[in-house]
Amino acid sequence: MTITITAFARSPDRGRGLARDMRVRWALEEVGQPYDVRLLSFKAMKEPAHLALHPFGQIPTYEEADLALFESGAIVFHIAERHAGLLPDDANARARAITWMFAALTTMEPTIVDREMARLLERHETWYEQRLRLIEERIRKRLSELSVRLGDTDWLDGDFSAGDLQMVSVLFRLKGSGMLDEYPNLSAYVARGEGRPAYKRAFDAQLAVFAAASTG
Ligand code: GTB
Repeated sequence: MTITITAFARSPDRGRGLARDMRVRWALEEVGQPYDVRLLSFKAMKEPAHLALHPFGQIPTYEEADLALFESGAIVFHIAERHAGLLPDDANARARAITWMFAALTTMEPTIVDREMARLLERHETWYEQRLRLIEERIRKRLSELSVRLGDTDWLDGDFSAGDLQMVSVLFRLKGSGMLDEYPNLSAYVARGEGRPAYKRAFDAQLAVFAAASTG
């Protein structure tokens, strides 16, 4: 059954792997599932055909036979449940890996997104510096807690799982901020994720889209 996902025809991140199709591509590469990609312009994302798949007119989506999904978290979870390689067989270990997926998306990511939004949209406000400082304090609190939990282990709970895939993807957004470098075990953790062959294949595939759009 062919899997089709959607991605930006021209990603505003210029192929840095920050758009959320990257997480879906990475999950599919980890479990060895081939996939097609339908590339969308911003205009096409808001048209009825895409809105029927994604109520918020965003990417990524996932289609396979009569199943259509949106939300990268749900898509990665679905892939991990359907195919071996991203969730442990043991029921308790599986539940813990799923917990880490949620922790990445609901405890770690929102403040990191707040920081990006502030830098993008609030830079000229009088209170910008103060707000940025508060957001960064909240991020550091979470990073230090996560750093303590990770300790000197490779992954969050035993073998690499979908929990690590989501956590690395979320932490990756802080690259270039300097904050990740304050926690050497977290920087090493992200580098370990990026070093996985499946990650590299996914990254190269999304970068190729950007490169083709730039030359085409
Ligand atoms: N919660 C949803 C999910 O996880 O799937 C969020 C999906 C989402 O935010 N999609 C974004 C989108 O479609 C692309 S990934 N935006 C277009 C729109 O809303 O009209 C977010 C993203 C976009 C750009 C960068 N960047 O340029 O660095 C990084 C991340």
